[in-house]
Amino acid sequence: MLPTPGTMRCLSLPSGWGLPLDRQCTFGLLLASQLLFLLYYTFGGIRSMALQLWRGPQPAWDYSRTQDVYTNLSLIQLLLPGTHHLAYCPQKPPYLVGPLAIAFNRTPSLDEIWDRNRLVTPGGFYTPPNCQARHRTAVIVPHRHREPHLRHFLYYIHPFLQRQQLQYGLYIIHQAGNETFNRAKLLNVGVKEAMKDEDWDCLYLHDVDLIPENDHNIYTCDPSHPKHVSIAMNKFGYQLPYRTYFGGVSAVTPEQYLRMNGFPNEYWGWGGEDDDIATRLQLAGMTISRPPLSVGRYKMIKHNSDRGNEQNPRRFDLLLRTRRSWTQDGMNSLVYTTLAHQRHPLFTNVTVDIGPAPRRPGTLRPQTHKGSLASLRAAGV
Ligand code: BGN
Repeated sequence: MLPTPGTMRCLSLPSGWGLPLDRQCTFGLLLASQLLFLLYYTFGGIRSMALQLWRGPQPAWDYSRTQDVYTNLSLIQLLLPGTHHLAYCPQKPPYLVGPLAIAFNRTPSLDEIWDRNRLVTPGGFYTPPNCQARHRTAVIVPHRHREPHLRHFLYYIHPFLQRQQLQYGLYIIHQAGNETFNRAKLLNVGVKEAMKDEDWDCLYLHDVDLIPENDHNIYTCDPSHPKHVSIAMNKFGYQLPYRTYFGGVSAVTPEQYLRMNGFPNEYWGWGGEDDDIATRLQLAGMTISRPPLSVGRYKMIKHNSDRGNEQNPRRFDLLLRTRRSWTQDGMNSLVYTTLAHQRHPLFTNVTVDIGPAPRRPGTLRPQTHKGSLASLRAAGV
């Protein structure tokens, strides 16, 4: 039976409000929509609201109780490859342990690392022996003059990835010569070279001095959004330093990478290239996804600032131009010469000549740090 206008109720507003029924309705609807609007923004849009509801409460990890990074690896090594057709690996890898014990007081030798990772094949490749991997991840690491860091990285990353039952490959992209370091361009080179080897479905763009602290930080991509992974680093007190931070470790599918035209090639020296990447992914119509803060944790290997990777004084000007430059500067303008592409027992070593840094940075208007930040803010970067 249809309610008669006299019995219909919109919201049970207190009668003392003295509003006629149709006004009560409008007022109630207005209030409800305001409330929804507020909720929507508080929880960061429909997608993250839905994620919060679906994910349920996140596990609270106890980082005072850590496990050895090689825990459970012997279980995998016992299960040697069979000749029969392998079933897919389980959705949730059974070997995960959570928080990992990480220390840098002793640098392991390459022989020792190789000895502990016998299922890794030349080039730093791995395929689970006992099931068919659901994901194919290439880990790409720009590198120069950081051999001890590289050894720490190899020691931790190989068992970490094996317990996640990924098919993976590890690419170390070495910048030849003494020109200023160019992290973003080396990552572009790494992506191009890695895709020649295998149809990777996920690209991890990884600093060599960052070690993941929790193996539930699964090295797979988010098919809908570029993922910023190193969101809680000890260097920043395990907090995100700022909302659009995209440095350290990030993960993109090859499609997402091409959609943002890869990374910029013109950032020589420290800083800014990650902010440029965050801007270009936005300009390409994407947003950043992130793992929970308690999982995306990383320990940084302490080091002094690198010779040949001094702060880039042009980064402020470059950032102001991203909006105009991103479609011209990136994968579609990448030029380099491969000097070596070698299969080391624990990684693929790509040594490249990426050309010279611009000689006359003085042609740009000199700016103070403070002034430049203000102008970036004014430009909405
Ligand atoms: C920012 C740097 C990033 C760096 C983070 C964390 C710049 C551009 C000028 C605004 N950005 O300040 O590149 O990853 O700090 O160290 O310098």
